[in-house]
Amino acid sequence: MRIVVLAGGIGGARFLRGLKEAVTPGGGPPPGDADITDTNVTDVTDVTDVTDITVIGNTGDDIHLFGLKVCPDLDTVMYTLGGGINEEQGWGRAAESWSVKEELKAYGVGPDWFGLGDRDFATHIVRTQMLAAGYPLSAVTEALCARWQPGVRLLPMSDDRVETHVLVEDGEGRRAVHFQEYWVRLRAEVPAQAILPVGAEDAAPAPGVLEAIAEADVILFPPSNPVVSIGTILAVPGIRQAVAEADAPVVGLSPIVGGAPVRGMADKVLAAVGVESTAEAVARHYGPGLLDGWLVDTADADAVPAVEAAGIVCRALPLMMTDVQATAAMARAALALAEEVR
Ligand code: GDP
Ligand code: FO1
Ligand code: CA
Repeated sequence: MRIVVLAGGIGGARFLRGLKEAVTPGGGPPPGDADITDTNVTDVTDVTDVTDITVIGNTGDDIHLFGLKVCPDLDTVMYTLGGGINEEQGWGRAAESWSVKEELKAYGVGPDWFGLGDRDFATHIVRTQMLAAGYPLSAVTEALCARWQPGVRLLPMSDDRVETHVLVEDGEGRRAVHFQEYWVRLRAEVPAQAILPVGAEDAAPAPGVLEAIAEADVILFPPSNPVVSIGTILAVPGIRQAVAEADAPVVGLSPIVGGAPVRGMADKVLAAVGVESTAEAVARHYGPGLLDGWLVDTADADAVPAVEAAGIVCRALPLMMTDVQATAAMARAALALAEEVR
């Protein structure tokens, strides 16, 4: 079965870990911090043959810092599935050190509000070096994944530069700031008036993206941010239409539980696009033109009739990704709903 997942960072990555467990129970540990020269790395069972999961990753969060290209959502998926993630934080590398950050600070070179650790820096150096040599981001991502063996095919949504900016207004006036500045430095506490995926309208889907969608048996929207993760992917010309026209059923899982995001500030960016922070409103935002099925948490079971009235088949079940097994149960429910609506 060919499964396509449109994913952001933490919500997408954690769901994917459960999806892998659902389709390949006990699929084996990820390589983690194994040395690339260690032959075990190449011996790691490649589960892509049996699962065939293609992930279309959001690159709208990407930012250039210190001359380096940083792709937070791609890296979060790669590190999480490859066993290198900082589990508590949900982003960045496990067992990280911060010497480079401290040295930059000593030089008075910023920004200091974005935490790039030493191990993580290596990823951005390799990526930037390959991009400078002329490789497209999709090829660079494939090269980075050769080390991490995430067990999925990870494709950036586009090889073209797309950067989400947020139109904010505060004491300093009305201005557009990079999404990371809005999210990390300003903690989404400044009123957002619009979300602008800069460059999206001129971007093309990365090689393989439209083909994967067209050939999919199932398309899943994990509980990722509907605006700045899945919304940005859908903003790349051709992707929304490909999903809408795909033969495969499209099933999503709500990132909103009990009227609030489980984690992060998705409510703020939903408000900026005029969408309430409820499981029902997010389903309506995607619409029956995109979604065939929608899973809400049991806390939102009351929303089921309204979602179904909008033409989207809806079920309620526990949607908290507390561990891999709980997440695998969510993934199995999503695949079952896809069969039901097919
Ligand atoms: P980001 O790029 O790191 O922000 O990650 P994503 O866009 O992939 O996912 C962010 C969303 O994941 C947030 O809106 C959270 O509400 C949602 N999320 C995180 N953990 C859970 C969970 O356990 N259950 C559900 N239903 N949603 C979750
Ligand atoms: N998130 C933070 O809240 N603070 C950080 O300092 C930070 C650094 C960072 C570095 C690399 C990376 O891949 C991700 C990082 N994130 C950080 C997470 C990330 O920027 C956001 O959580 C997502 O992009 C939000 O969608
Ligand atoms: Ca993100």
